[in-house]
Amino acid sequence: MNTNNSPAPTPLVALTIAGFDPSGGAGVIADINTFRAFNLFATAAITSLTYQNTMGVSGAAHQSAEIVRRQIEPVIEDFSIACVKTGMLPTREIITGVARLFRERKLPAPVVDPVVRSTSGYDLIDDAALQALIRELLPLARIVTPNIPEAERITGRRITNETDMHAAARTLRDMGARAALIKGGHLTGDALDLLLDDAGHVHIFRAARIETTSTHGTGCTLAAAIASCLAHDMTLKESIAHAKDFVTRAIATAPPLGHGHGPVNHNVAPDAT
Ligand code: PXL
Repeated sequence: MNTNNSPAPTPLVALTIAGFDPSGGAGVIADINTFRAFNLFATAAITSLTYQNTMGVSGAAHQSAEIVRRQIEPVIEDFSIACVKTGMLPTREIITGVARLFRERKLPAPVVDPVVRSTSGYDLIDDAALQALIRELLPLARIVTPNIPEAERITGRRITNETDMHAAARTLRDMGARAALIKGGHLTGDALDLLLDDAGHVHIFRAARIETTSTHGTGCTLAAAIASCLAHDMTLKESIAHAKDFVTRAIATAPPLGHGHGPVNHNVAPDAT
């Protein structure tokens, strides 16, 4: 507790470029809550205003590339950014604009969560955006973190087991990503995630499956947690291990909220292990 009114130390600053979920479980609100849990100062640029609650997404007002750029530029001109996470980038124009900012400005390579579809089945980005994501953003990413349906849509491969996950991760690296984490939560059995790292080595992260409907925003939370740990100078492998542990405990202790897929609990300590 700070009792003498002296200034707090300069925090690390995180930036999320993602969609807004007014029901608070996913998108920038999940990212901000996660950054705060990891002791980072959160900044955010909103790519789309979605209309949703825990039961589903009914629509979205995508922002223009200019609106997105005009949110980001003043922030990065003022603050030194320690990590960036990208989430829902719904249009080709937004992706092209964001990729240009990464190329032209001194920004850390982003953790790219290639959000393509909501848990409830709503398509959050169109095909032109998907192609732009592959061509322009994957090569700039520190790591890309698709779940199984996202990895299938991006790579065009069917994924039903660990061998398929490995092959899809290789395809993602062939497409230009430095590293890929494929999240196996949509398969059956243990929650198994597969990392193919910069050196082409595979690491498996395993957690017991938790039977719950509180999974809204888990992808956003994991990616923001990975970005936070990278900002704290952890290795990629350590960052994923810590982030996965955080998400697992956030799911296990999720509050009963809403009538559908409820949010996770971002108020868990980030370093219990
Ligand atoms: O969890 C995927 C996701 C990401 N970002 C936003 C969302 C969703 C799912 O609903 O709304 C803004």
